[in-house]
This record gives sequence, structure tokens and C-alpha cells, in this order.
Amino acid sequence: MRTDTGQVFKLEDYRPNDYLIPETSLTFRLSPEATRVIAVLTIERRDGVAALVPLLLDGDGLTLIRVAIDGHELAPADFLATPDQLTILQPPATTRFQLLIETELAPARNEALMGLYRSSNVYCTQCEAEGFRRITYFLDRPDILSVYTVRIEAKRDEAPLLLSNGNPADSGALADGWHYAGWHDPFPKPSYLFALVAGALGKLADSFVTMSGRTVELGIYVEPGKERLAGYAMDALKRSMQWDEEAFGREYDLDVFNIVAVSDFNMGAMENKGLNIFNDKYVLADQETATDADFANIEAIIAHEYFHNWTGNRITCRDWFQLCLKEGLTVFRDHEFSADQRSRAVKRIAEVRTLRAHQFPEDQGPLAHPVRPRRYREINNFYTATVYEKGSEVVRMIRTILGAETFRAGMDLYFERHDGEAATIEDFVKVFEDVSGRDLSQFSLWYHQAGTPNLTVSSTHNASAQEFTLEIEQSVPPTPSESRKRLMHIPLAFGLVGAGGKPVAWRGVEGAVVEDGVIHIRKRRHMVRFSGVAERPAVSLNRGFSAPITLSVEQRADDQFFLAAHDSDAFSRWQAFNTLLTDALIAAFRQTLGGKQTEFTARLTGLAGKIAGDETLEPAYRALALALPGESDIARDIGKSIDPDAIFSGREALALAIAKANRDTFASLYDRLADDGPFSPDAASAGRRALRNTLLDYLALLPGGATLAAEHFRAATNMTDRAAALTVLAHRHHGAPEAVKALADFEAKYGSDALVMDKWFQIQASVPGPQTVYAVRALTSHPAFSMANPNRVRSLIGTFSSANQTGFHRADGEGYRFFSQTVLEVEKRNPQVAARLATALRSWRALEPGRQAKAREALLAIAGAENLSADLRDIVERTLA
Ligand code: 0A1
Ligand code: ZN
Repeated sequence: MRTDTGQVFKLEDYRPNDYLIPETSLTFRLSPEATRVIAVLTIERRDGVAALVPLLLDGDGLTLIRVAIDGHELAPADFLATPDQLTILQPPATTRFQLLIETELAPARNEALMGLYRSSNVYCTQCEAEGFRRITYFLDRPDILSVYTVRIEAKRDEAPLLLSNGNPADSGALADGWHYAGWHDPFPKPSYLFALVAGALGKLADSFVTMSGRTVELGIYVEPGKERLAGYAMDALKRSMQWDEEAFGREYDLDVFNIVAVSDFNMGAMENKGLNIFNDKYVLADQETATDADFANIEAIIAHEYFHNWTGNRITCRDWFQLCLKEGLTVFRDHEFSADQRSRAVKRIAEVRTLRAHQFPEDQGPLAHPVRPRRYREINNFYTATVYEKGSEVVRMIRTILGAETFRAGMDLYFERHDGEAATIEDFVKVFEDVSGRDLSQFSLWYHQAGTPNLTVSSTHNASAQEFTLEIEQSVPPTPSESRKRLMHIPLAFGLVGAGGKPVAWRGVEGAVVEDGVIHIRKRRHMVRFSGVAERPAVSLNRGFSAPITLSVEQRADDQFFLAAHDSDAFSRWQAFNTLLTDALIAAFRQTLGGKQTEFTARLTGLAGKIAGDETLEPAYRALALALPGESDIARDIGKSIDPDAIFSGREALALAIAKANRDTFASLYDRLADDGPFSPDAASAGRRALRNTLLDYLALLPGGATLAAEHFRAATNMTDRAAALTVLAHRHHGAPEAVKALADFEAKYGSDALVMDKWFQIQASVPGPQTVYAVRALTSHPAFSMANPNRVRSLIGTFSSANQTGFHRADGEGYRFFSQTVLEVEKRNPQVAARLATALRSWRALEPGRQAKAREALLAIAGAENLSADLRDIVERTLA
């Protein structure tokens, strides 16, 4: 484990390295306890660098066996080796030489799951961000691009399959039951994209013919016997390949494309060149074991990793400060892919919900950082919603500002200009300036400045002058180490909505640049005057969520109800209803509505019924509209002195009011939506299931609810319905015989399927209320649970701490105490997973004082532990700062 050195890495310190490694040849002789790695590196001194400059290579916990230069073994005096660094004191005076390094590794004992490790007896690797240095000493930084040739040797019976990046080369038998395979990747790549897999795996094979007519062999490798479960992933892969050709003109470039699913993986998946490695949760699926959400995730992540081949691999990052260059852009690309494959409106709403749930709290708390950070202590902690999701929103805004055609021209120029390079955000922005002739310098602040901008908006209508005025003021709240903020360029899509939802035309506009339905906010304050507007319109703002901001709008409730029923922009229509729900929930928390409460609630429940039954709306959209804002969404909007129990009660009361007011509509719709045909994971079918399951959630609150949910569970023919019913039973009827039986039946049926058991853990970890902490503690001893497996840990501990507001934030601090102990236990094995878990307390300062004090104690308990990893120390210290 890498303990903290306290070192801070700064963007301004970047400089190219003195040496390059144009070629890398690796030989692995695999064995669980003692794998030998021979790296032969062609080292080149960069032009202008003096001879005799020492060569410093990165390592992490390495055991060195020998070093040689140009065939001559080095004497101990010629180099300095520690587990974390190799220094060649006096490299040869020639500009090019060959450095051989032999190291020994114990993959079977690697529980951090970085570098070379074993997952269910399969050898696999994870090198991003700095895992390659756990395999051999190297210039382990993304601007060192090298052509890799790899030879893997293993016992044939232990590892019949030997994979690495690029195209297959030679293979054959060796003495004593060993065999080997060679791989060559002609595309120069950074070390973080290196991958190796060896083991006994089953294969699902297919092929794809690219737009220029080349055939690419596709393989998805899974645990033997599970090949059938990779069918949906394969289909998603082929659709991704096709889409990238059509939408971005990007063709795949190797003869093979392989994906391997492993059961122990720190993240979702990894885009290693030609050999993606996936968390098996994002590959394996059928109707019996996977929910519709799982299918959608598989499609999105398969696409994401595939799209990285161009945005990440062909053009990579100069340094890790530029992480959003590949991640924000690739998320944008996978969002567009899913929008094209499914429903654009529904996808957009889901994206915004995710952004608000994960990125907004990051921006509003102690871990806030710009999309392109300027400093870090541990890069693993910067794979964040800000870099990924907000990074994607920034790319989307570039497209909004430039228009789709110019945006595409900019992307084409980006690929042409930077192919084969390690680039920066400045390079990326420049291509769009070059194709559009616009100055994007103020816009670039989106990359450099942290915090969620807020727009305060009020409107006036002067009937006699026929003038409609929007007064808009921007502010960006301070974030850690950035107390003063600069003014941003915010593209605010909008519409003036008149009677019946018709757009209202205007004659002229002044006070801001308004183009194609977008107001360009650049100053602190804009008075935007529309002339020739006879009747007062309702104003629909931030349509399609054109900018990742918050809005404080002085809007009459009548307008809000009107937009929720009539806005022609589907996103804004959803938003209007969601805002009304949020207003009701906040008012309940603050008890501010008083006598008006009943009237407001009645209007709201009435509209809920209308939306549910509106056949002109897609079922998936209706399901999203009817889903109440989550407890943490409400907490975020309230902002301070949070009491999760009070939020919970208010939310339950509103849910019950909606259910009671719409009992008959909901019940008949629920019956009509019952599934009849064969299962299909397509978006329309999934939407119908989503709506029906949302209705179940309401109906289960009414008398007879437990029976209804139990019947839904019993009759389910797919995991979506089964898991939905189990959730309703466990959450709404906790302890009832129906709930106890369903949990037991589920466990009996799926006890040996780890991925399905994750759902069982998740459902129980999110049962609201103070008793859940004991249940979760007990479940850590369940035979299907393991502290060594990231998916298990996230399902049980991660769900409890980040998705169970009343359980985790128990007033007596018991949830926090369990949490700090568990985080430290996980950390001993896997610092990365522990650090991510620890972010669950990032919003601790927003809690009411009693809970705040207890949360702080838990954070201090973690911070005070001995030998803390760099990963965890970085998170807890920033959280406490
Ligand atoms: N680049 C991957 C994410 C990733 C990052 C770090 C990892 O190491 C544990 C693994 C994966 C992606 O964006 O999908
Ligand atoms: Zn990615």
C-alpha cells in the first residue's frame, strides 16, 4: 500500500520528461506467487537534453531482480533501487539505449487490484492511473507514448487463454506444459492503457465490418458457462462501433477488439487499447438476473470504453490534470449514443438527475474542484462526477454555443490535428475557436473554476409598452481555495410560452446576445428586454438543461403548474413538475405553507394523476415525473441544518397524499400495464415496466399494499419487476411477513449468484430507519459478502452510507461509527475503494449540529488511524479542512 508522502502535484510544474520510451517489450512468466516480468525499454534522450542526466523511473512496491543496459548487467553502484523508484545514475552517452529490468510480483497477494492481480484465478491488470509502476519501473506518465510488444508465458492448464493489447502475433508450446502468446500493438500508447489477461475463460465471438470494409474480430470473455450472458454486451458493442462511424466518422483501427469481464474490479471498466477489462456487472445480463437499469448501464459503459479508442487512446492526455479531456468528452459521446438508441428526453432527464445527485454535492462541499484541477495529492481521487459528468456538460455547452455542424467540424479538426498525441484542454478548446472564429476564453472558465453557478431571474411584463423583461444575475459561490470567482459565459436556453403552450414571438431583443433560443449570459447582470410581447408569457428557463447551473427564479406557482402541463421542451416540463414537488417537500420540512399546504398539495396530486394517465407522454417519462425528489436531493436544496428524519417524514406524507388522491387511476393503469409479451430490454418495454413499478411504489402505501407487492414479486418474470417488488416490500413493509418471505425466497433462489446477491444487499442496506445499521453489520458476515470484493462492499456499505439518509445519519452517530470502522477495514486491502466510500461524509457540514459533531468524530477517527493510505488521507483531510 502506498502511504501518504504528503506530496502535492501541481499543473504549473508540468514539463516534458528528459527521456522517452519509443518501444517497450515485455515478457511475463506468470505464476500466482512469483511472476517474473522482463521489460526491455528502448530509451531515448530528448533533443537538447545533456548526456549524463540521471534517468528516474517510477515504481510502486516493486522487487527488482536485475537491471542491464545494452546487454550488460549493471553493478550495484550504477543504479539506485527502492520499491518506488529506480535511478540509473549515469545513462549511456548515446541518445538511444536499451534498458532491461526484471521484477518479481505476487499477483495472488495483490488486493488493491491495481497493477497485475488475480480475480477468481484469472490474471488481469489495471494500470490507470498509476498501476503500471506496480508491474515494472517505467516513466509511468501519460505523455510517454510507446509501441508495446508483449509475450506472455503461463502453464497451459492454468491459463489456456493469453491476451494483451493490439493484434495477436505468434503463439506456441513450451516445455513442461507451459505455452506462450505474443501480442503487438502498433499504436503508441501511454502505460496506463497496457493490459494483460490470462486464465480459463469462455468466449462469445462475433465480428464487425468497418466503414472501410475491414473485418474486426470481436471477443467477449467471461467465466466459462456464462457466454450466453454476454449477448447484450456484444450487441451494444456492435451498435457502438456503428454509431461512432456515423456520428463522428471514427473507425476502429486494430484487427481484434476484446473485452474481458472480471469479478474483482475497482471501477466500472477500463479502456485498455484493444483489450477492455470490465467489471462483470457491466457485461453479464439476462432478463432473469439483470434489471432494465443494468441493461442501460451495460449499453452505456460498453459504448463509453469503446469510444475511448479515439477519445483517450488515439488522442490521450498530456498529464493527469487533463483527465477530463478524455473523460468528459467520452461521457458526452456515450450520452449522445444512448440518447440516439433510446429516448432523448428521458435520457436527458436521467443525466441531469445523476449530475445533481453526484456532482452538485461535490461542487457544494469540501471536495469541490474544477473540471480541470490544478493540484492533487492522489490522482485516484479525481475520477469524480465533476471530471466526468460536469466535464461532459462543458462539451455539451460548446456544442450549444457553436451549433451541431460547427461542433462536428471542431471534433474532426481535433482528431486530425492531435491524432497520436498527448493533448491538453487548451488544445481541445483551440480547435473549436479555430473552426468557429469565436473567442472561447471566458467560456473556458468552466474548465478552470469550481462551483455551480447560480442565476437569479425575475421577470416583468409591461402590457402597455408590450415589453417583457428578464432580469438575470449570475453568481458563483466560493469553493475551497477559490474564494473569488470570475464571471462566466452561461448559455441559457429558454422559451417564452403563451396560451396552450404555444411559443411567444418577439420583435426585438436587447440586453444580451440571444441566438437560436439561447441567451448568452456573460456579465454579472443582464436586463434582457423583449419588445412586441403583448401578453405576459410564462418563461421556460435552462431548457434541455443547457448549462449545469442552479436557478433561483421568482416564478408564480400558476406559471409553474402551467409549464408542468404545457412546456413544449420535455426536459423543462419535467423540471417544472419536479420543482413543484421539491417546493412542496421543502415547505413541509420548514412547515412554511401553513393553511395553503392543502390547496397546493391538492393541485400537485391532481397533476400527478394527469401525468400518470397522459397517453401522449412516454411511459418512461411519466415514471420519471412521478418519482419524488430523493431525500438527498431535498437535503441539497435545503442546504443547511439538515435533519434527515424530518425530510423523510415529509416525503412519505407527500407520497401518501399522491397515492390516496389517485388510487383508482393508478390501480387501473397498473393493471393495464401488466406485461404480456415476451421480454425485451428495449427502452419502450423498460419504460412500461418503470411506470408500472413506480405505480406499485405508490399503491403499496395504501391498505392491501403488502399483498399487492408480494403478488407482484411472485408473478415477476424478470429481475426488474422482482427487484422493484422486493424493494417496495423491504422498504415500505419492513418486517411484515410478506417482506420477510420475499427476502428469504430471493436469497434461496440467487444465493450463489454474486451479482444478483448485490441487489439483495443493496435493498436491505437502503431500508430506511435506525435499525438498518445493525442489519448491515450482520450482513457483513453473510457467506455471499466479502470485504475483498469491491462490488460487494459497494452494494452493502456503499449503499448504506450514500443512499440511506435516515439509516446512515442516525441521530446517535451509530451509523457513522460503523462506517469509520468499516472504511478502515476495507482500506487495509483496497485503499482506492475505501477512499471512495469515505466521500459519503463529504456533505457533513450541512447536517444539523448534533449529527455534524458525530460525523466529525467519525472522520477524525479515520484521520487518526495509523499508516493511512495516500488515497484515504487525501479524502478525509480535505473533507475535514
Ligand atoms: N478510464 C476508466 C475509468 C477507470 C479509472 C481508474 C481505474 O482504476 C482502478 C479503472 C477505471 C473509464 O473512464 O471508464
Ligand atoms: Zn472513461
